[in-house]
Amino acid sequence: MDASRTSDQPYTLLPEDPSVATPPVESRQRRPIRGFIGILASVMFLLSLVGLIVNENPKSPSRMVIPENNLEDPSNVRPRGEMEGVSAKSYPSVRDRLSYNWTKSEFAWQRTAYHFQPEKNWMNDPDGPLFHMGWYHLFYQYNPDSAVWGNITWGHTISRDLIHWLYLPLAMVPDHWYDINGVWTGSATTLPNGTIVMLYTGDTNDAVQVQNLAYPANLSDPLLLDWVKYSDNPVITPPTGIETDEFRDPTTAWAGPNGTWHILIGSRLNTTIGIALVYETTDFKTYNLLDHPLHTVNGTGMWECVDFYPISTNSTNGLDTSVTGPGIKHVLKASLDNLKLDYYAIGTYNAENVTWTPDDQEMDVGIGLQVDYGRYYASKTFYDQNKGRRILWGWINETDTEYDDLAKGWASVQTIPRVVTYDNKTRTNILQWPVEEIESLRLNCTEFEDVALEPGSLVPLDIGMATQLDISAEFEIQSDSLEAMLGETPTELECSVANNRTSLGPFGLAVLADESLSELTPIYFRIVKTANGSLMTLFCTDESRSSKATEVFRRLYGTVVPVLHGEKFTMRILVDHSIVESFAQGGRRVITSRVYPTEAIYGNAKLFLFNNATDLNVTATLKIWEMNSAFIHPFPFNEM
Ligand code: DQQ
Repeated sequence: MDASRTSDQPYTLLPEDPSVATPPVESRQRRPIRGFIGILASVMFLLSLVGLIVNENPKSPSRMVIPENNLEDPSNVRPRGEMEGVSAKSYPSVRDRLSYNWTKSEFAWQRTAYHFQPEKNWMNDPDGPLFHMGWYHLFYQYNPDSAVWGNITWGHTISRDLIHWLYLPLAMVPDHWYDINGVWTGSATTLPNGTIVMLYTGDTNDAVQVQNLAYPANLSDPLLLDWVKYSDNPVITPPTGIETDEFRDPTTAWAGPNGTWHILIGSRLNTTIGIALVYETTDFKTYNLLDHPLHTVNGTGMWECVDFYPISTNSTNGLDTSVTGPGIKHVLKASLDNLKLDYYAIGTYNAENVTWTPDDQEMDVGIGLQVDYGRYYASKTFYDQNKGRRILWGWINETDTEYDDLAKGWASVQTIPRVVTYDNKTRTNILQWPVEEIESLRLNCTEFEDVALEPGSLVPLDIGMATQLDISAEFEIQSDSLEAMLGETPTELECSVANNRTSLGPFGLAVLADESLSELTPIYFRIVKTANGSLMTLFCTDESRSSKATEVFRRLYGTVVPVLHGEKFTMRILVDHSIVESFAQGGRRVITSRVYPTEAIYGNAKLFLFNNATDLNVTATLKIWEMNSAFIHPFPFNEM
């Protein structure tokens, strides 16, 4: 069968009939000589795979069959953590669904190779990221006892390069009345004299959310192993008018004009108004609540994990959190407890009045742009004084069942840290891009140049192992196709599934696909005509066919992405086993996805280019790197 099909042949990207699979394109493909390390890694991987297969029992023939529910609605599932006044920690609950009966090797495949995750058990929000004496420190919400949310402590890990990590002992555990129900989310502030101040939310013995102060016991310890909780904690208790279980997650502090520091704490007013309260302090021990919040947005509900930072409009350099002045905008981000989504807006901060105004009221926090349009929550940035950049971390939750999380013994991953800059082409959004250090994991590169994708074409890409990838893809379209589109009926500005063929889309890549396309996760662009006659581009990820395990949530994610005049359609995709992070147009929009294939794993995971449009010729050029695994292990104390 031809790699490319023409539009007069009936074709659907997601076939019922597996025989549509086609051989890899060999032409126009340049494959540089693979290095010795690459060959060695492949051989070792194959050997370990053989070992796994030999040791593994055959799959149980009696897997439980659950009726197909394609794109499911989690809204009827009661979230874990609700009693404690925090958000859904996982869904569905352990009792809601039957497991697919995953085998050990299938579970093993789901664990990531170059994203940060603890050795075992549950993790959620990133906490207090900072750089100190040559080490990046990441703390995280962690349950040391189980793979579900609860008994929350601060896990701690360090890295020289944000990619390879060493686990350290727990930094803080619930051991005082003011945090006995959990050492919840918080942020670090590095003061001009190098002192580090950590503010975090404690859930008290009465389930009241209070803010506590902690600091390193020994600032000259590069590992910052020991943390001291301030003797007069809590330093802030819920003010009048704020529910005692809706007051949490202090931000990094920024310096005001008169030697004062400010922090934000997220909350909710009158059940529906999301609010960022501002506190002022000079010593981090006593605080005054300002008489006005930094911002509120009606209808957005409880704001968790608020983040607030400056961003340069004329440079890609990151800014310390206290920097203000000309050429600087400020980003306000809130994690919406009701939706489990992170929203942000760009605006102007007035340091004298401590006020912030969004550039566009219609794109305010919670109603405009999301940080990530996929499975992503509780994000937090920090200023990396080592490289002069602002770095964003985000929590990627599971979308399988808690039953399976308990069976595999772990849950949740952090995103690859992303550098945040201002998009001075659109001037309406931030750009997010994986830190450059991730490129050190790139092994062999396969390049494909000018692959012609006629309408309805599907092109397998022969790249070998396809479960750890860094993919950079550019798509060019024929402009006369756009003119034809102008006569068409307008469509909704919403993503639809990848096998819905329209004139100008979808086209893109299908990752984690098996040879017969019985499982696949397509990431794609679709050009649509809007009600006012203009053309817009959607960027989407369709999980609906990502797994035959019917109990895992499979969603359709996506949004409009600006593609400016003269720009190609570009995407970068990081595939790391059950994680797919996709960046469109240099990071204007990002979609993080969690997928749990049953067939498209290990050597059966393949990569395809596709063009499922009916009237569009597309040319694709790609660079695809196989990715090495990161070194993520306990700190070698016994070797010192
Ligand atoms: N997670 C923490 C809270 C925060 C929530 C508790 C967000 O501090 O509001 O684990 O995921």
